[in-house]
Parts: sequence; structure tokens; C-alpha cells
Amino acid sequence: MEKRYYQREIETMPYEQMRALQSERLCKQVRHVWDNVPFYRAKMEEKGLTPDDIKSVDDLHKLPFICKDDLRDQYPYGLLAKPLSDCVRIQSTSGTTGRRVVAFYTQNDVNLWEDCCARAITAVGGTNEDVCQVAYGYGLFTGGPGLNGGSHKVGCLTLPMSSGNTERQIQFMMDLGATILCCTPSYAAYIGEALKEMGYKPEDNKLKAGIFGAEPWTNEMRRDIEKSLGIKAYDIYGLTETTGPGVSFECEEQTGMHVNEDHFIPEIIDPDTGEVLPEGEKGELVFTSITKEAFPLLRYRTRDICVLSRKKCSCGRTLIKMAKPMGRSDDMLIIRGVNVFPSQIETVLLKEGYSPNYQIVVDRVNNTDTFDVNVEMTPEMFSDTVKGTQAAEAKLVNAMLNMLGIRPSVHLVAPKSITRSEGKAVRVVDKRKLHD
Ligand code: DLL
Repeated sequence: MEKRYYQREIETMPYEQMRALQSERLCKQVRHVWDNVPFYRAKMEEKGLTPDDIKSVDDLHKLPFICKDDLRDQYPYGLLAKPLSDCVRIQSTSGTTGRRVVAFYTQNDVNLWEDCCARAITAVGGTNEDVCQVAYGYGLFTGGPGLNGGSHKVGCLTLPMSSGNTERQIQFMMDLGATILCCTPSYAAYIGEALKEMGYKPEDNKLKAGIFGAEPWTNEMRRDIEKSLGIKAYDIYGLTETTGPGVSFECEEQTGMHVNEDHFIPEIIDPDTGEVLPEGEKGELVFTSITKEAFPLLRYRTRDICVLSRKKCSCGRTLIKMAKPMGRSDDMLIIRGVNVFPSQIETVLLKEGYSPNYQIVVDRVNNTDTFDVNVEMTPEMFSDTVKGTQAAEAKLVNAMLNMLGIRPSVHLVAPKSITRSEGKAVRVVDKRKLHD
């Protein structure tokens, strides 16, 4: 693929120059929140800090962390750093419990956010010749609006489909010759399945690339989607609190996502002690947004478990890379004392030739955790004998035991019996929470 950048100078900026740019922006941002957000001023004062104590990125670690609960406590306007008259947009998380998080944007914030998404689209080969189908949800969710804006900036013909109505998605995809598909990986897998059912082969569509994110997905799932749609599948990461998609994006190397460091400074910390960990170590990802005007976040704890790497990338970008987040520290299940990430189950299933359609059900009976995994059979297996099914279940139990260190009960269920998701998939039903 020809090397293309949306903002070459930034994307290939030498490290020292990027540090200098970050330092300048960080100092300005700290002054901005000190002057405009009483919450931040109080937090800094608690630590005996004033803006004069932050002179460069080297001083970042002195600043206090903020977390989701702070955002909820300050709902709705407590963290706003610009007058309402300067704000043009909100987006919000899909959170089902507690107060929602609402993020605010000035026109400039929207503009920079769309640049980040345009970088992601350009990195997968997108140009003004492309037809970009945006099948992330529109509305309060950031996926649709973010990639829609990025697609416009690149000059693609943008299909603002939103998620759902799969038949219509496929009709537009085929009739208009979509070349880039943007949606969650679980919806991409579902579209792949639906295409096959409608009698299409992977080569029948014009798609060349997909930009999939908003939920954890494994490399095994990537290969599955690439095969079923006949495309290259790229990862994209972001969160409502920091803007939305485009905080980081994957390039042609497909070995992690370049962080848009001119807007977001990443750190990895030990989630228990808060200590900053050296590059290459696994821990909780923390972001400081250094260009956001309306809703700046200093050292926001994402809860995503991740690794950063500054290893040279063949794409020519110098932006630091983050690995695929392996899950959230708050999505991690502790079952009979063992840490279990849904992504580990997914890895086993795809390795064993199953689809990524599964659901984990955890409960507590007589003070002991029960751990069940429902997995869809492949259509070929469905006609198989009961004995065959039992043997297949036993094989999966062993593979999961090897991966996790605890034994689940595996139940093979009929193909298509687990509800498909048009947005983020629901992988876990934790009934223990209901009894607590
Ligand atoms: O999911 C923003 C987004 C939209 C990203 C479209 C990519 C594409 P939230 O709904 O606020 O925002 O959820 C943010 O989703 O903290 C991660 O736990 C998870 N997440 C997002 N992207 C990825 C990814 C959007 N590529 C939360 N891999 C984040 C793994 C992801 N997890």
C-alpha cells in the first residue's frame, strides 16, 4: 500500500519535537483548567500544586488522577471549561448503571476530533475515491459522528447508515460499492454471516478495509472477519470521555494502534498503586487531553489494560503505539478467585474453529461461583450426534482450562441462538451482582 498520512508532519514528527509540543500544550491546558474548573483547582491545591509546578511532560506524574466517579459526581456541568455559549455538541456514554458521562465539545474540539478520525481512515488507505459506510451508532454514541466527520474530511463518499437494519446495510453496501466499512467488530462479524446467508461470496463486495473498534476483539476474530468479508480489518480505539474514536488507530502493520500524541498523552500505571510503569509494561491506560477546550481531562484513568511501545513502525509514523486493550480492569471477571477476561475465551473459541458468538454466565450457588460458557455450534456440527456434541464440549472445556486455569461448563447451543449485536456485544451475564 502506498504510504499516506492525513497530517504527515504530525504523524511522522521526531520524538523530541513531539515531546516539546506536548509540553507546551500541557502547560497551557493545566493553566486553562486551573482558571476555569474549580474541581481541578481544588484537586491540584490538595496536592499543593499550582500551574507553575508543571513545566513540561516530565511533571505530568505530579498531577492528580481523575476517574469515572469524578465525572459522574460532576455531572452534568461541573467539568466544563468553556462557557456554554462556546459549546456546540455533547456526546454521551452508553452506560447502563449510574449517571451517564456527558462530554462537551466546542467547534474546535469537533474539528480536531474529526482530524483524528481522518488520520485513521487515511491510514487504512482511504482517499476521496472511497465509499465509506459508517455502521456505528449515530446519536449520543461517539462512533457514528466521529467516523462520519473523519470520512467527510478525507473526502470519501460517506454512507451515514448508523447500526442495525442489516438487510439495508447490505443493500447499500452492494449497490453503492462501499469500499470501507466502519462498525463494531461484532457487527462486522454479523454482517459477514448475513452476507454468506444471502448467498454472497467475500469477493462479491467491493470492500477493501474495515475500521473496527469500541469493544475488545482478538486477532483471531480479526482473521475471521477478514476472511468472511474479504478485507483487511483495522482496529480503532477511543472513549467518550476523551472525544470518542480516533484516540488511536491502526496502520498497515496491524500490530497495535498509534496514539494521536499531539492531542492525548498516554501513560501506563499500576492500577493498584498508581505508579507510572516503564514503556512495555502492562497496566492501566491513562490519558491527558492537551488540546480539548470544553471538556479537558487530566490523567484520566480509563480502566483499560494495555501496553505501550515506541518500537519503530514500518508505516513511518512515529506516534507511540498501544497494544489491543486486553479488557477493562472493571470487565475482568474474578471467578473462584481466578482472573478471567472474555477475550481469553474468544481466543480459545476461534482457535478451535468456532464463531465468536458466545456468552459467559457466572452465578453463585451455595457460596461457590458457577461458570458457564454457551457457545454456538457450527452449522456442520448441528446435524452431528449427541455423542459428537459431548466430545466437542469436552474438548472446549480442556482448551479453556488450559488457557484460564479454571474449568468452565461448556454448552454447545444451536447456531444463531445467541442474540447478535449491532453495537457492542454483551458477552457476560454476571448474576452474582443481582444477589449482592
Ligand atoms: O467506544 C468510542 C469508539 C467508537 C471507539 C467507535 C472506537 C470506535 P465508549 O462507548 O465511551 O467509546 O467506550 C469506551 O470502549 O474505554 C474501551 O474499554 C472500549 N474500547 C473502545 N475501543 C476499543 C478497542 C467508544 N479498539 C471503551 N479495543 C474504552 C478494545 C475498546 N476496547
